[in-house]
Amino acid sequence: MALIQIQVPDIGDFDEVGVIELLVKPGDTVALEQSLITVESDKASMEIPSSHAGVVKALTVKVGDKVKQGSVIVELEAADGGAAAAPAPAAAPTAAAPAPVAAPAAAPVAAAAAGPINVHVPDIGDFKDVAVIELLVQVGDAIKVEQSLFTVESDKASMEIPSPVAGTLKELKIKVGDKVNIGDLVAVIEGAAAGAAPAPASAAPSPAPVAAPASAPAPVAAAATAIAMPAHQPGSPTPGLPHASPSVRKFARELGVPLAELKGTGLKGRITAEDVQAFTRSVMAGAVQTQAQAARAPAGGGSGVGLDLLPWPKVDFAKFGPIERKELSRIKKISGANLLRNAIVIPAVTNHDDADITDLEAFRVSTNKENEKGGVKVTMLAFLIKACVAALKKFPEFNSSLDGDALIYKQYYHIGFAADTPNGLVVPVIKDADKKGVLQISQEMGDLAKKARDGKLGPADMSGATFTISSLGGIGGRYFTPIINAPEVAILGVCRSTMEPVWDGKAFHPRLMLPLSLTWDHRVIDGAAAARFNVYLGQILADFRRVLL
Ligand code: CAO
Repeated sequence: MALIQIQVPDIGDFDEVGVIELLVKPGDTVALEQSLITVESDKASMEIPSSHAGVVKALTVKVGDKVKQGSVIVELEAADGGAAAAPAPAAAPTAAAPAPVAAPAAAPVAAAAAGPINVHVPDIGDFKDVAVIELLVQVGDAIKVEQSLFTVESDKASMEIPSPVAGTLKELKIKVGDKVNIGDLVAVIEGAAAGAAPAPASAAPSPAPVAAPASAPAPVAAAATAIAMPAHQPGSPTPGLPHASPSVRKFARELGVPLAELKGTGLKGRITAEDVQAFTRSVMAGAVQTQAQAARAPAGGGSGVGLDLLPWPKVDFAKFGPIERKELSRIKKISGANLLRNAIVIPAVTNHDDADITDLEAFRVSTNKENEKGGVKVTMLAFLIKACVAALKKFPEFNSSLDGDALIYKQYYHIGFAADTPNGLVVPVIKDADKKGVLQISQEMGDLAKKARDGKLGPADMSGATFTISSLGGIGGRYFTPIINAPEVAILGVCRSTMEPVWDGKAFHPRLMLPLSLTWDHRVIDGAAAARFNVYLGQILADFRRVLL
């Protein structure tokens, strides 16, 4: 291993740029081309990639420092001995050199008063299929020469594509989410002449280059970035692009966070990854509403939810191999929409625990032996339903529902159980489980499960549940994170029991342990209550006599 110094590569016309973010720390193992720091000028931001794989020994810059081509930013113990790329002599940039950040626009083209000008994607370096992440103008806008029309982004850089002409925007040929390449037609501008160069004669001029390519081809991250950064107005949407690095933008997009509504806590109000996380937490906890949510919320408060997510990726799967298209079943369509809402809206947490069901299983097996001739087969799920009823009685908030700022405590115990059917998941309900014995519950469950498989459940069979159990015990697995069946506030997931050595303080004993996964709504239930619920449930399953106490 050789200790090498990673330097700022050729960053085009910029003399000095500010370090706004450190993306690695000493001790980190970095891959070739992994971004090390983010730098920013008044026009562009860009991540500087590593020219070697290895372990970061030291960062020689800090946030706020100014750097320029040749500045050492990281000392790295190179995994390849420093030989992979061009050796890094004191002054030479490392091989992984981003292209010039924002090479000056070529001579702008004036839109002739005579006709429309087609605007094409200029040379954007080595990038292919970069995503359009933001439209900065709309049809009808008066456009100035070099005014940014839209923003594209790769995984390493964002850049605004400026207009080579002035005039009125007649057509935008792209939308957010589209992928563009050099030469793609993106807009049609018509009208006032402006700019230095004479208007081309033809109505369809060749693409007007606005960002000149790097003079030498850049092996990686040809990040021609021209990202204009208007000062962020905390607390209100920022016109244009908010102040954030490409990686933070990507992170925000993945979470559906509207960056324009964030207040940055970084240098000069820059939005950091931590700001995005904090915003997400506030929205989930109901403390903050995004503007999209506010706009969609019905009058009077309501429960409108809008995370402003990106469009679903459209992939032509047939390009990669043979496919068959099948419509989702009606059940899947309905349950999918409900599951999605519940997964997004509820701040859900899952606690995992184990219950010792050795004695209970022995009792169940012996009961079933006695009932062999025609009697009802007693299932573990029926015992679980009874145990849950006891726990719901002891911890009533688990048997409640949220109604605005109030909790509705239900004084009945209707327990839903997830049933797997050929057409999808359904949740029949055992009504008044507190008033029924294990035999009756087993019988009803069998009947309802059969009705479910036959597709004969009616709405009455599936409504009114106050708590749900999802058992995968007959199939296998250890733990999972079931999704709460709103407006319930908790759900118990159960997996397959296994014989395990359990230490009693003196010796190990073989015990049959049942894995429990309790998911609960943190708006209603606290972690301590959830842990107590699971512990109590485990105690009952270990010894049902506790219910009598
Ligand atoms: N550990 C070990 N074995 C278990 C068990 C557990 N936790 N739970 C059930 N078993 C055993 C049963 O004893 C039975 O064995 P025998 O036939 O030898 O007696 C076998 O597994 C099959 O049980 P089962 O699954 O048919 O019956 P059940 O009462 O446990 O469950 C029902 C009924 C309808 C809940 C189940 O058939 C089903 O559909 N489960 C899937 C639910 C589901 O898809 N959940 C995921 C939802 S996603 O959130």
